Amino acid sequence: MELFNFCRELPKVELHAHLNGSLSKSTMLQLKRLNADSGVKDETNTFMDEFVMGAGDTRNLADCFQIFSIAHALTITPQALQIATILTLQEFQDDGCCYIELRSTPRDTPYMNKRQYIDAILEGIRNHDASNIISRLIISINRNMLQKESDEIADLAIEYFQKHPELVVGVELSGNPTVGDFQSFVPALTRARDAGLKIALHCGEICNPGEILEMINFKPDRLGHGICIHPKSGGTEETWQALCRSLIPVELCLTSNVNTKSVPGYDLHHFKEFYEAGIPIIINTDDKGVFATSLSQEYMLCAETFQLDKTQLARLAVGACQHVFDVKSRDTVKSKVLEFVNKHGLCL
Ligand code: 6MZ
Repeated sequence: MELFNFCRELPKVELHAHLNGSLSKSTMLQLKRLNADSGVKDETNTFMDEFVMGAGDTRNLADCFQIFSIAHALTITPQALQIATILTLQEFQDDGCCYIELRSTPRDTPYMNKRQYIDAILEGIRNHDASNIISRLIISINRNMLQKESDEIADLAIEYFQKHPELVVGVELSGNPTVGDFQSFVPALTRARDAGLKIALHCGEICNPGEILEMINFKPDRLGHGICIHPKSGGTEETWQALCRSLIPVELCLTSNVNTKSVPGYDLHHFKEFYEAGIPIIINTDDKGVFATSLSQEYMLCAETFQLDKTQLARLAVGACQHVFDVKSRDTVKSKVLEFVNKHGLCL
């Protein structure tokens, strides 16, 4: 089987996908129509074309945080948010994703509060035809939030985790890495963790060795990106050794890092150092709408850039199953990948 088809058909696990960054052009157009039909004020007309940040784009990571407001203007009502969830899950499923942890930041809009925001996504997950994909929700805290708001989100996450432990699995910290101070989120994150939620932290998107060490010492269940950890990509010997000792799984997002110029090119991506050092890694899309990618394309890019064969790709897919937050689904997801592996005569 040709590599492209192999990457598409390989059952894959997506653990780092922001809902509002994952909207495809066709989803955005459907939401626009829906909002127009329901009389919702549309402010996105002139901005739609600016949503995608492709390879030749001059914008960088800092600019990228403006872009999300375009998606936010479309997912402004519970109905639009629910449809955005369903369409996005369908696209991941069509791309061969068999388990996804979608993450999103609850917001108050003129049409819904944070509670209704979470309800709308959970409705979307429930109403999506889940025949080939298991979908879970991670609730995001944004680094630009004041402590009061991050506490509010942690409380909501705990409440929803207690009501729907089969759907809500974790809390994560994301947003512009130049804004906010990790320590101010520690009380909210600790409460969420003590209540049983898993924790993921965006870590090392910019060079900030002090914060990276604090994050690793916090012992989250997963780290996102992990760019400025290895000395070759802006980290220090200390940050790298701390990660190697901790062996915290890292969610890698190659195209996102290249398109935001956080790393200078695919061949210089820290995937190589992490892979060779045996750090547990998971391949992800981050914001497939913004960065015009897909999960199978990310596997394909890894294979082409780092000369991985089908067996090595399959090992990555199997390895990812160990790090899904819904512990009860680990075996189910793993057997799905192994069934494919056996069918294709691969020996792991
Ligand atoms: C940090 C990011 C991100 O939550 O509204 N987000 N945070 N680094 C990144 N790297 C590119 N990509 C996305 O989805 C959009 C939100 O996800 C976070 C940002 O907070 C962004 O506003 P939701 O569904």
